[in-house]
Formats: sequence, structure tokens, C-alpha cells
Amino acid sequence: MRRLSDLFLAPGAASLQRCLACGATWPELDASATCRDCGGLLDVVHAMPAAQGAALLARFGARCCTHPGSEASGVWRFAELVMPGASAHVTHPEGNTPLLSRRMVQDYAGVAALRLKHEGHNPTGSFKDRGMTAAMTQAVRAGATAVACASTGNTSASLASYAAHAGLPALVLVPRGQVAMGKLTQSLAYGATTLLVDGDFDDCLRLVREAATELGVYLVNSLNPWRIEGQKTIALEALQQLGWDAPDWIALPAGNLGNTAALGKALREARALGLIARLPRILAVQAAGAAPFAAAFAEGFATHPVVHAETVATAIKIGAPASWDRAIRAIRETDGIVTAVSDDEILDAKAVIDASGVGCEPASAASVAGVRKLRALGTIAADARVVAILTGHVLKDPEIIVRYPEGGAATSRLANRPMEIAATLGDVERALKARAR
Ligand code: AN7
Repeated sequence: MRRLSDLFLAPGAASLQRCLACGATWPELDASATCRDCGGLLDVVHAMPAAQGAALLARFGARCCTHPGSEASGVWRFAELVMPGASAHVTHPEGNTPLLSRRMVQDYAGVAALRLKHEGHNPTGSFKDRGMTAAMTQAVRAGATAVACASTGNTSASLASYAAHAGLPALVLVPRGQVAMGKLTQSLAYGATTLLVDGDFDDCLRLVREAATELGVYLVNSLNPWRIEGQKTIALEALQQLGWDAPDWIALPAGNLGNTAALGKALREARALGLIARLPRILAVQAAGAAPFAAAFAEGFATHPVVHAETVATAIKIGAPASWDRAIRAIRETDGIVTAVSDDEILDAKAVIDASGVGCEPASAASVAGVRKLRALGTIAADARVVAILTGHVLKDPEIIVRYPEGGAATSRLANRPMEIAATLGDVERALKARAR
């Protein structure tokens, strides 16, 4: 376990940004998304909270969703561990997402104590809102005049919404033809300048990083360390919902690896502060066609492959993940596992999650597919307490439901198509009987 003094500054100190690669530190309000010296990833370091352990838990517990103002947010409830220096927040609010227990999904995964942390219940329908409220709050604090991101769709939807709320112009770069309809329409609706780039996500990220440097816009991809600070609250809120009794595993889909990194940082800090007694293991799940991190894990992280990504789960169609080094730390420190599941396994798990009435977008289902896979391998025990994070809402990608009725085994079993009928009672009756068969 890491020492408190490694993880936090002296009480009362302003937060700072520290380079993971070279150790250089930068003031809290420095607007560069990466280290100005070496280009490395930055980590935010906060002052030690005045209260710790049970006293800090009591403080978090007293701020609940009935509270007015920022404390109604499932992100800002944990302000000490997100951005202690901010006095005003760009918040909708966000977070306060449910932790669900559904027999159908538990049976499918083979884990009776499986819970689903449904981040699709956020204001723009994905977990990205947690990081975005932090990044947009920081953009305002740092005096940004415009904000930008590259995205597979959810980050851009969230950015567009929060930028509109903050009154800042927004620029989003997305791969043309590879973004689900629900996400693209959100970005347009919320008024972001939306560029359809002739390339993939990795091209978009390279381009927006250049634009941020050259054109002076504030970059809010999850490279930005404040995004990570906000995203940590998925774990903090789930732990709070479990009475701070940590589960055995937390499973999540992994693309650009920001969320994996955030989960690791949240758990490390929660453990050091005495909020939880032991660390859950992280299970990061990639799509087989976009699995450079899983490939590296299999080789003890001795390699750093970059792949040309292909998967039906467009949200995680990423070949050169940005938060690589941060995510390695998260896996190592939690004795975590990285695995990959096929598109059929993803669609299969999604069909079950959807048919249970919960619903999620394809990438989100990778977490449940991964739990099922590791259960079958015996790595996850049948009586393990597991939280699987569902990262996005079922309506994010409505086309897939229509386009892939014959995907995996469960998908075809659970496939559900509309029936066209004449306007007669007889046809309604025939349809009812056909459905009952
Ligand atoms: C539903 O929106 O990268 O590993 O640009 O939308 O933290 O990247 C989305 C990622 C999982 C992967 N599930 O999380 C973007 C973007 C959903 C997602 C991920 C994403 P990270």
C-alpha cells in the first residue's frame, strides 16, 4: 500500500499537476494538458483532506442528492478528492447513478452477486459527464476561451453539453461514419462545431492535440488530468452505495484507458485514506479488434503495441490509447486483469442486458461479457462480489439494435423485431400468439 504522503500534499496546499514520466510539477491552473517539459501524462495531486477515514465518509454521506447546489452532484459530493480548490462548478448535476441487481444478467454472467453501475443515467447518457464537469470547471478557472476534444462520440456529446452550460465555444473532432447516431446528434443539438474527420479516432486525437497547441484551445480529452479526477467518482459513488465495503472485482470496458486509470487512482486514494479496507481487483475489458492493452497485459506490459482498431463497439474503437501508463499503474496496483472479448460476445451480453430491461450501448456490454469470460475461466469465483460498469445508455446507438439482430447466440435468441399488421383485432391476436410461442 502506498504511503499517504506519496499520494497527497500537506493539508491546505493548493492542488498541483505532476508529470508521470519526468516528475516535473505544474501549478493547478496551468492549462497544458500534458507536461510542458517532456509531453508526458500528468497526474493531479491534492492536499490531504482535513478529515480522513470515518470522518471523511460521514462528510460524503451528509451531502446527498436532496442537497441544493453542487452537492447534489455525484461528482462534487467528493470535491476533496476531485478539485478542492474550485468554489463554483459547471454542473448539471451529474452522477447519482443506480447500482442495479438483475437476475437475468447475473445468471448470464454466472455471478450471483453481480451489480451493474449504470452510468447511462448521467445527463448526456454516459459516464463521460463525471470527467467533463471537472474539466469544464477547470477550463473556466484557467480562463479558457474555447474547448476541444477528439472523440468516438460520448466525450463530444458531453463536451458539447457542458460547454454550452459554461458559455464556451466547443470544437469536436470525430471519425466520419464511425460515430453512433445518438452521440452525433447530441453534439449537434448542444451546438458544438462538429468536424467529421476523414480518418479514425486515433487521427482525430493527433489532430486535436496539434490544434490545442497551435490554436490555443483548451484540450479536454481524458489526456487532461482533471477528466480523470472527475471520473474517479464512479468508483467512489459505487463504494458509497456498497456502504464502503469494497467488492472483489470492478469490471469496465476499456478504450482510451482514461476510465481504467481513474478507477485505479480512486481506489488507491480511497485505500490510503482508510475509506475502504481492501482493494478490489480491476477487470478492464477491450474489444478483440481494438485490444492493444490486453495484448500488452499478456506480455507483462513489456510491449506497447498500436493496432488498427475494428469493432462493432464504436465507443472503444481505439488503436493507440492515450492513458496507457496511468492504466498500467491501475492494473498493477490492484492486481488487475485485462482481457478481450469478441464482437459476438459483446452483442450477446448486450442482448441480455437489454432484454433484462436495463439496456446499454455495445461498448458498455463488454464489461459483462468480460465477467462472464473470467467466470468461465474460473478466475472470478461464482460467489464473488462484482460491480460491472455500464458506461452508456441504450439509446446512444439505436442503429445497432436494428442492424445486428443476428449477432451472437443470445442476440438471435433474444432478437426482437417489429411486426407489421393490418389495422384489425385479428392481426393483433395473431401477433400475440406468435410472440408467445
Ligand atoms: C460507452 O467518447 O473515448 O477507456 O471519445 O464511450 O476511458 O476511453 C469513449 C470511450 C467505454 C472507454 N464505454 O472508456 C470517447 C471515448 C463507452 C465509451 C469507453 C468509452 P475509456
